[in-house]
Amino acid sequence: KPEILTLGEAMVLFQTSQDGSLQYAPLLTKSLAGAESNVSIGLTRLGKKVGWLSRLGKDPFGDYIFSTLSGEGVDLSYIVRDPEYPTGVMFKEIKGAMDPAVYYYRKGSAASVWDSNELTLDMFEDVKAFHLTGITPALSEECKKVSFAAVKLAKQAGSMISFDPNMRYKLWNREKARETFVQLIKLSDIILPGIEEGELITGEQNPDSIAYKILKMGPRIVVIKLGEKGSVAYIKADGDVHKIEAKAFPVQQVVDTVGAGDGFAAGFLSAYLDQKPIYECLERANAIGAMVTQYRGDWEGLPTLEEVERFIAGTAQVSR
Ligand code: KDG
Repeated sequence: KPEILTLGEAMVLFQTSQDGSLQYAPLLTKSLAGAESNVSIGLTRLGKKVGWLSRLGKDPFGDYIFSTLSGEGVDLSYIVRDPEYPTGVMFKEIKGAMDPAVYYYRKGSAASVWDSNELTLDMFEDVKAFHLTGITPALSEECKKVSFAAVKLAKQAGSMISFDPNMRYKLWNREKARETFVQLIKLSDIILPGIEEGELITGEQNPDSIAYKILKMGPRIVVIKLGEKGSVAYIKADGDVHKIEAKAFPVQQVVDTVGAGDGFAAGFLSAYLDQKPIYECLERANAIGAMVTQYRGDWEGLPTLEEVERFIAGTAQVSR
């Protein structure tokens, strides 16, 4: 049985094979995208047993996502294949130095018509950590219900809840997002916002104020991602709050920032579940975030445990 569960939609991803706009791109390459499936792959590569809860169309793209994730070793026992609604689609446009632009074709997808009754308590039995992101509740009213139902079941089963707000402006507006984020934060143990998401949630601008406000909502740990400035964790312990910082790893050239946050989450959670000191959890998270930006895809650059440890130690791999 998996020790970690994630829940969310994965889509087939088409991206330009060379820099430039989608309008003029003659060729697109096929891959897959999805914050929670990325985290599942990341955790699996780090040696964890991970299950992914989702719905896919009964179509070739659904087959493709299913076989890729199963090839990565992610437990897909609870995946529902929908004969009526299709697998979602996403396009990514990489234009040089700018953050990539994404275009979603996911309204009415198999995952967006999820019925919360499909989730049951036995799925969460023996699960140590349940990870979800703010993308799922943004997909549809049904998906919002599914997010809350999953958190409730996970809590009932005694698992820890990890929440990454993952704000997607193309899916909903700030007000709606903030309201839902706060509700989910109140039910979660570990929160993993970027600095901008922290601002959106609390109205504060500096990491300390953001973290204190979020901790007041209930969680035990807040980890704020600061991009090239690294990350900082705030932990409630013995009626006090401990602050721990870790520097970012330098990267030669950022190729694609999408997926870095998912790698960060996989790194932090895996180390946390291994009961590593918080500094080491941040270090592993920062390292994986940096490694992922070196790849064009969202998840292809996710490292194994051995690779990330070598990256942290700064020792080169013997490759020929
Ligand atoms: O975190 C990376 C994701 O943004 C990407 O893989 C696609 O899940 C996705 C989304 O909804 O943006």
